[in-house]
Amino acid sequence: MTFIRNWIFIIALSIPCCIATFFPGDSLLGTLGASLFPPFLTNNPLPDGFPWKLCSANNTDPKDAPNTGVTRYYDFTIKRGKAAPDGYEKEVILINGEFPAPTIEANWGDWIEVKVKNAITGPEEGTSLHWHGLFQKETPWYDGVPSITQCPIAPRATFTYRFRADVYGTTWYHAHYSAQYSAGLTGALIIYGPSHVQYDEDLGPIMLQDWYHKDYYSVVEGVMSNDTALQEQYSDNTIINGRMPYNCSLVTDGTPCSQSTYSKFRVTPGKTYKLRLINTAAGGWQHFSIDGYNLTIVANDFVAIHPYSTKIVTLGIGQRSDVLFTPTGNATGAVWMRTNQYADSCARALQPEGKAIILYDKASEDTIPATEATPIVDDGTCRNDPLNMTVPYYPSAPPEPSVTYNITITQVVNSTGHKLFYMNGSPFQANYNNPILLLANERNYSYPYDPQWNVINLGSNSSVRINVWNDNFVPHPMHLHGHDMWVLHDGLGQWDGTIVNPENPQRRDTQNLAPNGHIVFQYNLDNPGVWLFHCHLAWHLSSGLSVSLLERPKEINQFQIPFIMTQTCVEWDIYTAFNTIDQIDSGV
Ligand SMILES: *[C@@H]1O[C@H](CO)[C@@H](O)[C@H](O)[C@H]1NC(C)=O
Ligand SMILES: *[C@@H]1O[C@H](CO)[C@@H](O)[C@H](O)[C@H]1NC(C)=O
Ligand SMILES: *[C@@H]1O[C@H](CO)[C@@H](O)[C@H](O)[C@H]1NC(C)=O
Ligand SMILES: *[C@@H]1O[C@H](CO)[C@@H](O)[C@H](O)[C@H]1NC(C)=O
Ligand SMILES: *[C@@H]1O[C@H](CO)[C@@H](O)[C@H](O)[C@H]1NC(C)=O
Ligand SMILES: *[C@@H]1O[C@H](CO)[C@@H](O)[C@H](O)[C@H]1NC(C)=O
Ligand SMILES: *[C@@H]1O[C@H](CO)[C@@H](O)[C@H](O)[C@H]1NC(C)=O
Ligand SMILES: *[C@@H]1O[C@H](CO)[C@@H](O)[C@H](O)[C@H]1NC(C)=O
Ligand SMILES: *[C@@H]1O[C@H](CO)[C@@H](O)[C@H](O)[C@H]1NC(C)=O
Ligand SMILES: *[C@@H]1O[C@H](CO)[C@@H](O)[C@H](O)[C@H]1NC(C)=O
Ligand SMILES: [Cu+2]
Repeated sequence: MTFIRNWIFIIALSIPCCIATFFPGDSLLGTLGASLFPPFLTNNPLPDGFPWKLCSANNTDPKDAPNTGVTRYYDFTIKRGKAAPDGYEKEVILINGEFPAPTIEANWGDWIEVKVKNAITGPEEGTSLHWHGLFQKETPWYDGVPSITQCPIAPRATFTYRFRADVYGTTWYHAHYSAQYSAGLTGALIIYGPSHVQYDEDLGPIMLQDWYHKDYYSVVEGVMSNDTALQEQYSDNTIINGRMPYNCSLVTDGTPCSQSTYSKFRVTPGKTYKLRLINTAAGGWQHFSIDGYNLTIVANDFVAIHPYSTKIVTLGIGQRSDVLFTPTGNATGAVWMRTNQYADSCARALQPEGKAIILYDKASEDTIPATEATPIVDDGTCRNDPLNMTVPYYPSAPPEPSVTYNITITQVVNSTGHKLFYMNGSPFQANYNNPILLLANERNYSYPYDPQWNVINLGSNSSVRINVWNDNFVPHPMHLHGHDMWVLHDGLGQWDGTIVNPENPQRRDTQNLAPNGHIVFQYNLDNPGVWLFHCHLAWHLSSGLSVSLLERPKEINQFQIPFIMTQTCVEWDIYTAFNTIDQIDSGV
């Protein structure tokens, strides 16, 4: 199978700051061999230069993508293997043998086509890939959630996703089958678009992740048990772009463990760098900082914001922030980049701090920084920065909602001793063989109670406002598929009925929900489909913390769904007719 690489040839631009090369497929992230990232992909541009012509961040709705007519092709094989990102060797599941998985790049308005082969054996597992934060408008079947939008890709089967880069900025993709992504199925996805801020270089994706030495199946079993000792599953390390040394003297069972390296980045003092921070964790919040520096946040998720300065960038799982960083001082200097999980309040982590090295241009490759950490202020609520600080650059005001919906999250031990999360009284459980979107396409809305389908039918309402009340003492990073949401209010306790920045509230696709707190969000129902709304903490999602928001079913009926969707279910039906699926969790 040939990887289509015709687009990697980079034309040298006249602006010297922006010359960059990048070779997809090479797993060089976090090494000094990694290239800078370009301001946009220069092959297949439109005749008049910039792929987005005269659109700028302030005159064009970021959801109104130009039509480039270009498709970016990727060819993925998902397989088991062994890897030691932090020095400790463990079983992993990887894409094309790479960790982190290959970075996907496109220009705003391009199509992205990803052929996925499920080669997971010993034992076999289903799989699927989700493209976090992309709207999938008119392609809701390619959202990649088994039991919601597709049947799992059966072992030995192949499935090709094809969707639009319908918005621009930084995101990631990951497996959505059980908690499988924590085994290594996480990669960055960058969509180049207009920039509302000036910077010199793009350092590219910086993935912040907790790392478990146990396999995900054991973690899920523990978390969902009624044994408090097992419920508390700790990650072993915190890695940045797949690297971070582990203290091998902690290994007592003979597992191979060797000294691993820190991720490294090379910068020149005086230049301004863009860092694309992504929390790709399974269980932990990330609090990012660079010793002694202020960082300027310029985008949250896919939404450009009016820049503001901060020392610590808070990211719940699934959230992204693009930040600007301007190193100053001695050209032989070096400084620590850190991400802290705030163990106990926002994570269960044995090594809560991940570090990487920023080397200035004349520092030798083996320089170890001597800088001091920015003091931590952990208020225990794991909340995002106040909503009044995060003002979208392209303004948009929510209309009066046509329906308001309340959702309450509770934590329950069911009668057979499984710890679960309920949404409005029911834990979600996937029926892999009957995806809700495909049933809706056949006008079937009868969801038998067992297993728990957790469907909320919003019909043809024009705009929905949802008030989520977290009736338990743990925080949740809540993620909505198919949309971004106006986040009208968040906080501790119940909503007081007020809206922050009603003319232009913060928009994003993932928002942190505080312990015993609320978030109130709204979105317009302009995207027929079935969209998951769930906690992105993998172990909570496994424990049922999810609902499916059915949007405009009458329009779903009209879709001509590609034949591959049916074929994938036939392959899964045949596979499950001969193999029992040991579904220990919600399935997504
Ligand atoms: C919009 O952005 C362009 C370039 O990014 C700038 O020249 C122009 O002044 C901006 N307009 C407004 C109204 O901010
Ligand atoms: C590594 O772990 C060992 C065993 O617990 C401990 O004695 C040692 O201090 C640790 N080293 C570091 C650098 O944390
Ligand atoms: C960071 O920002 C704070 C508050 O704006 C300011 O007082 C401080 O001098 C800045 N620090 C650096 C290193 O720029
Ligand atoms: C730059 O830093 C290096 C290493 O820390 C130090 O040896 C050198 O004296 C510094 N130079 C200046 C001009 O501060
Ligand atoms: C945001 O709101 C808080 C109170 O909730 C207030 O203290 C702060 O000054 C406000 N910040 C801005 C930028 O409006
Ligand atoms: C949602 O809950 C609030 C109280 O928090 C209540 O006033 C309102 O009537 C509820 N709305 C619906 C649609 O149930
Ligand atoms: C309790 O939850 C587990 C995990 O979802 C499920 O397998 C089991 O059937 C549930 N027990 C009952 C009685 O519903
Ligand atoms: C769960 O554990 C608690 C505390 O040990 C116990 O009281 C309760 O009966 C257990 N529930 C089930 C269903 O096993
Ligand atoms: C609708 O789908 C459910 C779940 O697969 C199935 O049990 C039911 O028979 C279907 N109803 C009709 C009318 O096809
Ligand atoms: C709006 O959503 C509510 C809540 O799900 C639903 O009961 C109602 O039928 C919907 N209205 C329309 C016009 O579809
Ligand atoms: Cu959660």
